[in-house]
Amino acid sequence: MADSVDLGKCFEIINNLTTEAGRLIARNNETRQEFVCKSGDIDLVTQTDQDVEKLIMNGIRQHFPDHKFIGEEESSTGNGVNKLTDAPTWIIDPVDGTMNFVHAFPHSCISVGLKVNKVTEIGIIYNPMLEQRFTARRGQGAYYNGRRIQASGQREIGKALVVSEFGTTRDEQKLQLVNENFAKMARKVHGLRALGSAALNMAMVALGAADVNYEFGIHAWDVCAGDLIVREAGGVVIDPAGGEFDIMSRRVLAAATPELAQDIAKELTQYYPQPRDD
Ligand code: LIP
Repeated sequence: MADSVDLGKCFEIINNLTTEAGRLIARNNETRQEFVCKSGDIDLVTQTDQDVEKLIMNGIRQHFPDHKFIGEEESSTGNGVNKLTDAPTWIIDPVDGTMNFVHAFPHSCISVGLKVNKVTEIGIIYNPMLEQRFTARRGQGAYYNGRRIQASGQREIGKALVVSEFGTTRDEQKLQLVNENFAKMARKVHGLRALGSAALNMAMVALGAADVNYEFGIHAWDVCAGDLIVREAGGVVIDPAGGEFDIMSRRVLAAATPELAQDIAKELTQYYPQPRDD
C-alpha cells in the first residue's frame, strides 16, 4: 500500500500544517495557559492542544480523506486509542510537553508520524518557539532545520548524556520506579536531564546532543516520529528491557549505539505501564 500513497505529498502537507499550527502554539506560549486535567492532576490539556490536533487532522483529511488517525486528544475522549491497521495512519501529538506549554516554558513541540502498513514512513518533531524542526522520511536520513544530522556514536555509559522524564502521573509505584532509575543513572552516566517533552528528548538523541533517552509510560503519539528520526540519524530504538521496540507498549529506549542501548537496558529497573495503547 505504501506505493499507492504519495509520500512526497504527505511530507509537504504535514510540513505546511505543522508550520501553520506552530504559529498558534508559539503565540499562545507567550503567556501561561489555562488547562484541564485528564488522567490525573499533572496530565494536562489546553485549548491549544485540541485546536492544533483538529487543525492538523482537518488539513490532512482535505487531501487524504481515507487516511486514519491516532491523536492524543481524540484518544483521551470517547472510544480510547484507535486500533492501528495497515491503512495510512497519522499518529499525532499536537503539543508534546503540555506541562511546559502551560508554564510558557519554550520547550514543547508538535510530533507527527505517518505509518503505512504499520511501518513509519514520515516523522516530524517541531518546536515552533525555538524554530527547531526535526524531520525524517524512511531511508532518506534525518534532518534538523534542513541539515542532515547524525546520532553521537557514543558507546560508553560513563560518557553518556541521558534524558528521561518524571512522566504525567503521581502513582506511587511509578514515582518510586522513576526515582530508582534516576538514582542508578546518576551514579553511572555523564549527565542526566529531564526537559519535559518525550518527543524532543528523542530528537536530542538524533541530533547527537543527548546519547540516551528512556521512558516508561509514554504513548504511541509521543514516540512515533522520534523512533523514525532517531533510526534515520543512525541511532537505535529498542524496548527498555533490550528487545524489539513496540510502539504500543508505552516503553521506549533510544540510544546513539546498540552497545549503549543494551548497557542502559541492563541497568534499568523495568516497568510495564497498563493499559497498553492497544
Ligand atoms: C508528555 C511528555 C512528558 C512525558 C510524558 C508525556 P504530553 O506528553 O511531554 O515529557 O514525560 O510521558 O508523553 O502529555 O505533554 O503530550
